[in-house]
Parts: sequence; C-alpha cells; structure tokens
Amino acid sequence: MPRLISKPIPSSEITPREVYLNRRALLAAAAGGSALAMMGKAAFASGLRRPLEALPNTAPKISDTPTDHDLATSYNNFYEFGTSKSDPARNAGTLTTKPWTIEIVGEVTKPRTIDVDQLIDMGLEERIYRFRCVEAWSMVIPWIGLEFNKIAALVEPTSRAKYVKFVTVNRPSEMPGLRSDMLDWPYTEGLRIDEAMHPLTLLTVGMYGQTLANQNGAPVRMIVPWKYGFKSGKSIVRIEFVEKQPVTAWVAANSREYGFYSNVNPEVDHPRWTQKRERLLPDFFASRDTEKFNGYGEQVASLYSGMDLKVNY
Ligand SMILES: Nc1nc2c(c(=O)[nH]1)N[C@H]1C(S)=C(S)[C@@H](COP(=O)(O)O)O[C@H]1N2
Ligand SMILES: [Mo]
Repeated sequence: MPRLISKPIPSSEITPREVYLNRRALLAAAAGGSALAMMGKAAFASGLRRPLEALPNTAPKISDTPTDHDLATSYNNFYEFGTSKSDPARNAGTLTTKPWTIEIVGEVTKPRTIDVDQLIDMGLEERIYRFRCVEAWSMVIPWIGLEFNKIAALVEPTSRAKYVKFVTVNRPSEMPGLRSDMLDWPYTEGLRIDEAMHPLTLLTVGMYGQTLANQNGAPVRMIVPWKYGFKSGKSIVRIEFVEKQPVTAWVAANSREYGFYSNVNPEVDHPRWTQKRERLLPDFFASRDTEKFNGYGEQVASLYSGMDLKVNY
C-alpha cells in the first residue's frame, strides 16, 4: 500500500473560518427564496463563498471529526485521471464540469434530462458520513447532496425497475486515464432499487461547504455510505432504471475481488487483504476495527435480511 503522507497535517493548517464560510455559502444555495439566498445560489453554482444559514443534516450522528479537507481533496481514487492517489488532484482540473446534465432513462414513466444546477433547488442537505474504501482506509466527510429517492420521484420508476445503473463521464480528451484498459470505460456502477431509494443514499454535489472538487467527482456523484467507496461513481452523466442487475465496471474487471453488493463487511476479506481492520486517515496504521455496513447497520441491515452476505459480497 503506498505511503500517503509522511506526517499528519497539523490542525493549525485547517482554516475553520474558511471552511465555515464555505459551508454557509452552500447553505445560501439550499435555503432558496430570499435575495440573499439567491445570491447564495449563484455563489454555489460558481463555487464562490457567501454567508448564510445551516443546511439540514439528518444523517446518523458519528463521533469522529471530519477528515482534513486538504487530505480529502488530495488522496483520491479516480482512475480516469490516473491510478495513483495524487493523480486526480493533479490531473482532474482539465475536466469541463459546466454545463452538465444528467440523463435519467429506462424503466421510468417520465424520463428527463436534468441540469445539475437544478439539483440545488431540490432540498440539499449536509451529511457527515464515514466513507470507506475497499483498500481498507476510511475518511469522515461532510458531503452536500440530496437523497437519491427525490430524483427517482421525479421520473417515476415503473414496477419493472429493479436496479439502477449509474454511468459516469467518458471524455478521453479530458481524462488521460481512459487510455489505459484497466476498466471497461465508462466507469459504471449500480444498486438494487431499494438500496438506491434508501434515505442514506445521496446524489452529491458538494463537500466541506463547497461544490465538489473535480478530483472528488464534480459536478455530481453518488455517495452510498455503507458500501465500499467504488460503488459511489463520480461525475455521473446518465442514470438508468433497469430490470436486470447491471454488469458494473469492477464486477466486469474482477468479480472475485469486487462483488456487486460490496457492503463494508469485516467478515468477508478481500482476496488479497483483510477487511477486519482499517486506517482512519491520516492514521497510517490499521488501528480500527471495521464496522459492518461501515457503521450504518442499524439503518440498512434490513435491506439484506435473508441474504448470505458471504455469497453476496
Ligand atoms: N468515475 C469514477 N468514480 C469513482 C472511482 C473512479 O475511479 N472513477 N473510484 C471509486 C473509488 S475506488 C473510491 S474509494 C471513491 C473515492 O472517492 P474520493 O476520492 O472522493 O474519496 O470514488 C469512487 N468513484
Ligand atoms: Mo475505493
């Protein structure tokens, strides 16, 4: 496993005021209505900062403090920009994220194309979630987004919609990693419909009070906090409601190592390493016990009752 940073970033280098102001800007965007909120909305859309009030946060409370912003935006997996952890921050600046639309199609009564800027009007929340990579490291990140079920409500899935497929952007001129054939591009992911509709599942447009950095999946990505990070596709351009379980990029690449479900599970090791313990970054050692469903068991375990999670890993 590559060394991440030689020493933890001192907390004095975090600028709480800045982070706070950023958060308030987003909130301006979310509040809607007043002139100030309108300014906030514009500010959010352009990534600027502007004060306002707090977004709701209905996430289960967690005790860990959020990971340092600079670490969360510099230690990333986004293979379209290269395979090392520092590649996305270095290379993702080339991605054009505006204008950006998401096409929502398939087994739905009202297919539609939605502009990312419209999501701001649909009830953003800040959700502080644990985030766990299959590589046995985790972070705690204040995401900003809206419950995916609100998007589903817009398009009205039919009774044949059993799964949701998320297709991410495939733009070779802006994404140097697409030259490699390590995955079948575009990067696609999928969820069972009840997983997608679960209130913890977030269509995400921001983090730390700002719009997403390109390396974190700007302008819009999924966040599914009880699953390994690779289930949370970045820079999404199409959402398909489908009848059959989709073949996702990682399952196509190596289904023995990366299953469709990929629930965080200390009882199921990755074939090449243990999942029993994890490193909460910037900790260098796997000093924590991994929690089943990444700590969200109380909320999501019932989705899997009757399923053997060693078979459906
Ligand atoms: N399009 C795309 N989405 C992706 C990936 C990727 O390579 N391409 N990597 C995944 C993996 S393995 C992880 S751990 C998370 C990392 O998200 P972060 O860099 O914001 O922490 O993004 C996921 N989404
Ligand atoms: Mo990951």
